[in-house]
Amino acid sequence: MMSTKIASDRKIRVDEILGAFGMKASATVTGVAYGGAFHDDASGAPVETRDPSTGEVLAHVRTASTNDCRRAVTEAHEAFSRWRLVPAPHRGEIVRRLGDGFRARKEDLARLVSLENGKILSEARGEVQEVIDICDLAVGQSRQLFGREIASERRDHRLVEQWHPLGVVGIISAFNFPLAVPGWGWALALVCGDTIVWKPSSLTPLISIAAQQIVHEVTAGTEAERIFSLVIGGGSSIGEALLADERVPLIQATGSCALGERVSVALAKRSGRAILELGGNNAVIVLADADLKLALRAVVFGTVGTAGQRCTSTRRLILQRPIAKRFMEHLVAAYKTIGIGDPLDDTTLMGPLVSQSAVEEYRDGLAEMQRQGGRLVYGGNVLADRGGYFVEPAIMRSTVDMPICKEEVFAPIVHVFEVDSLAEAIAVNNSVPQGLSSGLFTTNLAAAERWLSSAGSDCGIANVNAGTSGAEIGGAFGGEKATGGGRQAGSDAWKGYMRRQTCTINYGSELPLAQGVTFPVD
Ligand code: UN1
Repeated sequence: MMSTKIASDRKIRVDEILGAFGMKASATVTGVAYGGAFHDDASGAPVETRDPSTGEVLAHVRTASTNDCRRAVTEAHEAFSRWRLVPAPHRGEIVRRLGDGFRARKEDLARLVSLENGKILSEARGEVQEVIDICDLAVGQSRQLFGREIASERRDHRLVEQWHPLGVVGIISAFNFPLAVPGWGWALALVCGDTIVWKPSSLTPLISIAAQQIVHEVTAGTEAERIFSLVIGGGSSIGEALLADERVPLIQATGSCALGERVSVALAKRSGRAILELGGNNAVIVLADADLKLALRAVVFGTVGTAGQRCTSTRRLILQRPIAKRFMEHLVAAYKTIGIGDPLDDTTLMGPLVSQSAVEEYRDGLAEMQRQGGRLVYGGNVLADRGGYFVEPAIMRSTVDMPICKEEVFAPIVHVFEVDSLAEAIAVNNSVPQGLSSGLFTTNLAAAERWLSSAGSDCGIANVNAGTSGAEIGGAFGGEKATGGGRQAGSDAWKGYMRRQTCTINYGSELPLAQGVTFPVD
């Protein structure tokens, strides 16, 4: 495996990257903004954010107390009473400018994402592009928020369905897509007439502060000035405050299945709504007739891309027996060429994990897999000598009855299984609690269609000759079963951010009742 050393001029780079957003290495920054301004008097316990490539502190962040969070919700709630009255295409115009704001700062933002999250620059650029794309989609959507007319059974009656803004949307987002996934929510929620209170991951606070700065630049002095708030919090108290707040009718949450359970229970108590995108345990199936070159590239991107820290990362590889040995040889050969190192370096394909606890999850996960009978075929080392949170990608020969294969271990580890048939492969694909993404590689039309049929993949995303990660924003994104059932981004996901109203209008002089009921009153 090739490796690149962290460049010695890193400090200069760090200063440059942070400087683009008016921040300085090791300084204190504010992670709380509402009412159109940052609040330096925020009184939550401060958090540190670290450079995952070196383990050094990048900055100290002032966070929100539960009181600050309540204030942010109050502001967002007041802003909602005005924002909902702004015509939707005008709301779209603000989102267009927001998208342009991200477009203008794409490179600065991508470098910050790469620095603080650890994903490689190309993927970080892709992430910023994903935000720009969803803003573009939302602008068009702002002229397409339509209901339908339904034929009424009553004479001189009209039955219509319409969509209204919902209220304050709480967005709880994870470190791994610190901009794109919350961006799916903001862009749509804002054109739908909602206002935002965003609680990002405390592992990537600087990225969210930079995004909030762009929001302020774009909205200052406009009717949108107060629609977007930021509440970074250290522990779970801010998330819980949002979950408990009756003024927040919808929470969009991304994270583990355990987080999803907490969100669901809390919201069920107050009949709040949730859009959940939780754990994945995504499989790629390679049939014997597949184009193996294509499959190999997709599998390596799916397992090693973002250092295995996407919800959509490929965690299970299901090989049809006749090609299994050959495919494994190619896979191991490809892994040997993966450059692990500074994510800001153009030659790197795999950066560090996000934190020390992610390294521990990797190490503990590997140990447990081996204890349950897994055989390590490749990798498995923590690259402790480099500083930072670097590990090798790992390949594990596993058996489907190992209980750990049913869990999402958020690290660059892939289980490999062998199967005889497509039917067996589909059964393995569907045998886990999660149901986010899946991909089948085949050149056989019947196999591809079987895979996409109702007896095929049970996931929210089912691909043919494409890997599990890297979805476009045009489709609805999300998954079934323990993944939470939510849908974000494209298609008709916008409906999740609005309330539906069914209206009956009687333009006659009689009052016929539905279902032929008679109720004569003089
Ligand atoms: C996630 O990992 O939470 O499909 C989202 C993908 C990206 C989004 C991933 N467009 O891999």
